[in-house]
Amino acid sequence: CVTVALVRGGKSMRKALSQDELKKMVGYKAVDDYVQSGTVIGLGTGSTAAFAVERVGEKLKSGELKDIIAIPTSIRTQEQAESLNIPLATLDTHSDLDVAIDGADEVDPALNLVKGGGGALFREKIVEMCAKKFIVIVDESKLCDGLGPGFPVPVEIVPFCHEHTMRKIASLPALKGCDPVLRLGNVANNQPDGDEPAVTDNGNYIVDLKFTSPIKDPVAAGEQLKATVGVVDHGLFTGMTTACIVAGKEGIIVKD
Ligand code: ABF
Repeated sequence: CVTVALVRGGKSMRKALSQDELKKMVGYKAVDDYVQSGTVIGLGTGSTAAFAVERVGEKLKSGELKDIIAIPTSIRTQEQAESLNIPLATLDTHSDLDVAIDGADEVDPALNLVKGGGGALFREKIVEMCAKKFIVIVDESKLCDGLGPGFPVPVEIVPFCHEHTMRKIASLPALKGCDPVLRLGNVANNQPDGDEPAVTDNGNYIVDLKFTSPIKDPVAAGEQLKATVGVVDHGLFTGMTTACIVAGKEGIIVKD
């Protein structure tokens, strides 16, 4: 829990907020601040992004928002949006998005991200690259000084000869020292609950790259991963973030 000082009528009242309440705060704020009627919005994946989706559905139902078109970044976000009667489309018909809102697993001081803990990194990246604004929503536990040690970097690879691809990844200069581990079980929650490889919405595998020290050059690391045959995409989102809304002990802060 973290404590948020709430000031009412000059008296300060201290209230401990759970991580879920922090996620809800930032999810709702992102929609309230960046989504207007007529917006084409990319909907992220994960427990924090789910609150943003919830807020869009709530405001459509109340009539505060009208004429929204949403592009989901995973089958589970699509299902949540459908349950909330949020009108959906794909990039094939709507590839010019006003804003995308999504969570992250790590955020460094330059607002570079590690994403993909939920196994949705490819659809997240292809959607978020099409947005004029990319708003990241996190609780303060996601902030780090350097990407890597705090959260393994997910990489989506094709199943064909995946062990060969994993060896190629481990040999990349900018990824020196990484330990590639094939994700097993349920791709969504990254909790190995089986002995079969986890499979993404796109029918691919996820390899988690474990690091013991920060990645020196995340941009170069991303370029080398992307150039590796067998790699579909990776969870290093560099130079993409427009603003990051963080909930923590100081309340909500916006980094941009
Ligand atoms: C998603 O948000 C993933 O890329 C990332 O793993 C996840 C963070 O999940 P949560 O908000 O549940 O911590 O976009």
